[in-house]
Amino acid sequence: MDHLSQLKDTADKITSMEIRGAGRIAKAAALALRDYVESLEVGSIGEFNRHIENAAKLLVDTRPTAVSLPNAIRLTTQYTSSDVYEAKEEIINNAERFIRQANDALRKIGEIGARRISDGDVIMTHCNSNAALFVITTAFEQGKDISVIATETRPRRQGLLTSKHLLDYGIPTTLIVDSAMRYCMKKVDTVIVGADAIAVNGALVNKIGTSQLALAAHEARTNFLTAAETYKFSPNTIHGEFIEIEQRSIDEVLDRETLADLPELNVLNPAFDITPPKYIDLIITDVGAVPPGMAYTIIKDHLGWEVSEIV
Ligand code: RUB
Repeated sequence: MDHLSQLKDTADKITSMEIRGAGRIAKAAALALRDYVESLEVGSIGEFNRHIENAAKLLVDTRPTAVSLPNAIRLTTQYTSSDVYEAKEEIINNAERFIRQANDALRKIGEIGARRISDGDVIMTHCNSNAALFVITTAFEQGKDISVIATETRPRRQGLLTSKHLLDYGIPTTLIVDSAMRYCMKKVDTVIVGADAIAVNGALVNKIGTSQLALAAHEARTNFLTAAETYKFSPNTIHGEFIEIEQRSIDEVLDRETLADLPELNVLNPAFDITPPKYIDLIITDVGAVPPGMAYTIIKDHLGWEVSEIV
């Protein structure tokens, strides 16, 4: 397969969710750009720029909600040289640095988040978040006797991936259907989920159902944490932009025969929802455990975007 086909293949895998999860898609995009650039043969910097723009667009259009994707692509494709060879080197270094830092961020989030978990805790998690799982598995590796309730996460059932991952570690895990989250909340000490995006006001965008989970935790006075690398914070939200909620195919919700039996039925399949900052106790990032009110500072200090840059 040539490198453009490989780039398209990565884009298709992200769209179809063969590669999924905000962190994984960001790293896959950085890697795809690195490999693409390595093999790119062009005659001029103008041609090079056009190829990079097209490649970036192909990847960024795959899934609209996870801000990790445009952040990773922007960080990877920042080059200053007008010499093609040097520009290539810059992109390759950027991609490798992004992947290295993203992996390091997970380790730090694990360490920081594990301090919020006590021996004997029951933890509830939703969907399948690598960052949230790093917190849970780090706490377990520290010798804390913990157990996890994993929500199934309809329609794609990422809760099964989470359950398998936890069981492989030897962590006692119980799977529940999503609608059982409030019923089971009374047993839970801490809820921890991942993030597809954090807006400037500290609102969390994550898998559909997360906001219900946060409400149930709030009502039960249960800690609600989200684990988010700094590249999951959304710079565009300081420009007043909304984060788009991805609407996926209704085929994920009902099979073709059932849909054919109910031709007049409207089915919606929003993939993410928004949890207001007031329901979030802490955001566990790679630069510390911060309250949602610090989102602007993270965007400014770690992504380099400021309100003053807005024209
Ligand atoms: C995955 C999801 C995860 C976040 C964070 O949604 O909502 O909680 O992406 O994951 P989908 P991570 O399955 O639709 O991609 O911490 O691994 O980046």
